Amino acid sequence: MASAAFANRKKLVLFDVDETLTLARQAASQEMLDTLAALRKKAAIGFVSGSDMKKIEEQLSVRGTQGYQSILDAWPTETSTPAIQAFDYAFYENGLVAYKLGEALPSDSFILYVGEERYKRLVNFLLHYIADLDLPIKRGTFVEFRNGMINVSPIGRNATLQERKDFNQFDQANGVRAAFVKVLREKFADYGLTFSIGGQISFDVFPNGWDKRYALSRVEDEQFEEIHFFGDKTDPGGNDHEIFSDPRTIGHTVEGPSHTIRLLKELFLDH
Ligand code: M1P
Repeated sequence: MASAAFANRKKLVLFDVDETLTLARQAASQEMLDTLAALRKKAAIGFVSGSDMKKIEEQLSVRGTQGYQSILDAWPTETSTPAIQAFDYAFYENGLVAYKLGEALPSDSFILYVGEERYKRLVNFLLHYIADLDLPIKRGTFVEFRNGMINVSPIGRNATLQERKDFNQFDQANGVRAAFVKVLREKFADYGLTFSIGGQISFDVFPNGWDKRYALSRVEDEQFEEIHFFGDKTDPGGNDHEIFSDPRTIGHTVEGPSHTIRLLKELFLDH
């Protein structure tokens, strides 16, 4: 049954996070938060990220008057608003972990889909492959196990912001991740998995079909008149491509957060 919260907001606007609402792995600007708050008066809003909840809360929690706060801080104040509350829909891990109007929706499990034995073969291969990679530097957490996917990083997820940028440049010149996923697609062809390069230092691995379109199945009950999607990696191969080109959405390609703000003003706010 349609929620009363959407009675006067028949459009849904969904956003990728990194390089769409924020710079990669950084907090949203005040201008972005203000723009989203204005938009929310006219349309339902949501984000769809490959990232997990911890990272998104660092990026999208709304700062209060007493400074930046997140639900993960030790001393939250009354002025902080977690991302789950600041958006009508919060879709983490492509929507496998989902909240609607602050309430959790049922989630699905990567490990149940793959099975322990097959997962063990996959993760053993990943770790051997990474051990044999000759990169300028390596850090820690090479495989991050999440609810609806795993995330694999040749440099390791503990890399600092500067180390991320350096790896990203190295990767663009040397195709480290592209070569890695090519091998995986061949070697694990029978696993039914998608290997998707979405961010700067890693790639996501999830069952076929559990890309960002998964989130669309979770909004069907509201029968929105229009569903817009804004993302930066909308070309084929990018992790926004499937939802961007899905017939259920009106897709918008952006070049970064300031471009997103400009488009939101033009399309929804300046009239
Ligand atoms: O931009 C989305 C991606 O963000 C992170 O990628 P990276 O750490 O490589 O920049 C990850 O959370 C990844 O899962 C996600 O798809």
